[in-house]
Amino acid sequence: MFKTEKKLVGWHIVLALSSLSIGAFFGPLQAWEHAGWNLYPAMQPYIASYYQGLTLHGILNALVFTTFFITGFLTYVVATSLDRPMRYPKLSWAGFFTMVVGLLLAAVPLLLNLASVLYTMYPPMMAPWYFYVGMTVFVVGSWMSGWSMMITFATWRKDNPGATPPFQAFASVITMVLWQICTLGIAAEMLILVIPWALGLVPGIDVQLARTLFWFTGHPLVYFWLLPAYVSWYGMMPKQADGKLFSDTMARFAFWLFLLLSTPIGFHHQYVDPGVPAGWKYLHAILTYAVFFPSLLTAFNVAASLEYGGRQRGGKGLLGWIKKLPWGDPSYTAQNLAMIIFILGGAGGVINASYNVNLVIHNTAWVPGHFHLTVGTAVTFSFMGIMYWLVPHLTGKAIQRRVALWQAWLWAAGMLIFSRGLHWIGLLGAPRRTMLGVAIDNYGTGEWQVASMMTGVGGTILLISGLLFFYVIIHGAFFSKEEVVVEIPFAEPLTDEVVPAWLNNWKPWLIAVFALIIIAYAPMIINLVTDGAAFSPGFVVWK
Ligand code: HAS
Repeated sequence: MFKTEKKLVGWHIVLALSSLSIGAFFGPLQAWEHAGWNLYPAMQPYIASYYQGLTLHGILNALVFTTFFITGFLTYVVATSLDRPMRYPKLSWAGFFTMVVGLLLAAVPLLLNLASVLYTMYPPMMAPWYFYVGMTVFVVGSWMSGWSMMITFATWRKDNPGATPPFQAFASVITMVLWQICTLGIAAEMLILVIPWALGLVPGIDVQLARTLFWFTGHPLVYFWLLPAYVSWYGMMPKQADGKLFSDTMARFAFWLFLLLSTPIGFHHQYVDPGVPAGWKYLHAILTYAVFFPSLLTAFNVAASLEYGGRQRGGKGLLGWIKKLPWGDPSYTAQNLAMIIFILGGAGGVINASYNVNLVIHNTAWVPGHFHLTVGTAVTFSFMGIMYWLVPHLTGKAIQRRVALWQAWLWAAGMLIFSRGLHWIGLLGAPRRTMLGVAIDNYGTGEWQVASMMTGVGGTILLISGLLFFYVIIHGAFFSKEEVVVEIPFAEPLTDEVVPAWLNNWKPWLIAVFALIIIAYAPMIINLVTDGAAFSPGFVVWK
């Protein structure tokens, strides 16, 4: 059973890891540049500059790797947790191939240094039209994969009237619905503003409107990355630790809150933008604080589930259960370290979200410090941990667990040093997305040098860890001789709790989601459209 779904997830992983291998390659180059060792000139003419490398790094890692992994992983989770094949597997395949076509179209200008617009693609920087078309087609492909999951889920519900769907399928589908809703912003940006402008059909673009539509998608994007990790933290890790999910009800409630609260908060990325009145920024700041709660619920619920597992394994006393967790299992260890580091990333999020404190860190190296703890660790590191059971599950071949354990601890150590350096140098005033080597040589005090050196050292450790990760996966998939049978670690709820009907009823939640989005965005978007200032021509600033 699930032969097609296995193939689907396998191909998604191949594309995800191919993207990650190229995207991640540029990470150490950037870290070394910050430490004063710039290797980019040696890469000419293949890679023109730091900015081309940074664009490839951001797009391939943050957008392409994550989206391929998420659509593949969640497709598999939906099918297996519902214990039925996808209703329309051809739709999932069509989604996959559409994503590949979009990626190829966008890759050409990226590799030719024609689209070094960084992953936020802010106008008035202008790339060729086919770059934007490629990125749009890529997103449409991910929608199709999402539709396939939603249809399968809806068919299950129809066949099982009144029954509560398994948490794993429910949470996966919420993630794809969130993605569907939030990408309406970037779809509007691309189709109405950017593509006509890049094609020369209109003379100029409204930069502020484009940024607003981008962040409509850009913030919930981070929860599209995070929630599949949460599917595993809630729905699989407790099983890996011999535990059970402490509260299924609370886990579902957290996912509904993410769906409700993650979109109407995009202005917290635009606190310093002109043209957005303070009142709107303040409203988004309050809602940003609200979106902490589902993560705090998660911290409590997941910790309680793991504590139960640790005690089942013989852990005693206040903290003795922690020692008994399965620290010898690289899949578990990577994800538990990712969670622990996410506590720091989340604390940084509180600082970023504060309207006034944000002014200290906005557009400084602090921000990449924050997002390497979140998307670079809570998310990517969790995905690595998931692959440590998923790849043997798919191939039937064992991975080298000891090497994988080394990889996990090195990732944690490297990321802590690397992002400590970035946070620190950001507080000293170093800008983000900027070559720092020259600035540090000329203006840097001792503190600048220590902080930037930490970034370089951390980046080097991450490089070693990344190489070990690829070694473990490639060796496990193609060269391992040891056969294994790895089951999907689906965790069960701790008690026979009955999930309340209001957590199973989609309609009121979806109405609330759209109502809150309209309240938080519509007046401002109408204002930006009616006061339209679509006059900016395109600029190519990176050559
Ligand atoms: Fe963020 C900027 C605010 C979370 C990613 N963020 C970014 C950017 C990225 C990013 C990529 O308000 C840069 C965008 C750009 O290019 O300009 N962020 C937040 C807030 C949260 C947050 C409030 N961010 C994330 C996540 C990301 C991510 C998650 C990726 C996946 N972020 C901001 C703001 C900015 C920003 C501003 C703009 C800054 C600027 O000025 O440019 C919150 O969601 C965080 C809540 C999280 C927690 C932590 C809960 C902890 C858990 C772990 C529990 C541990 C356990 C372990 C159970 C409160 C769940 C137990 C241990 C055992 C041993 C058992």
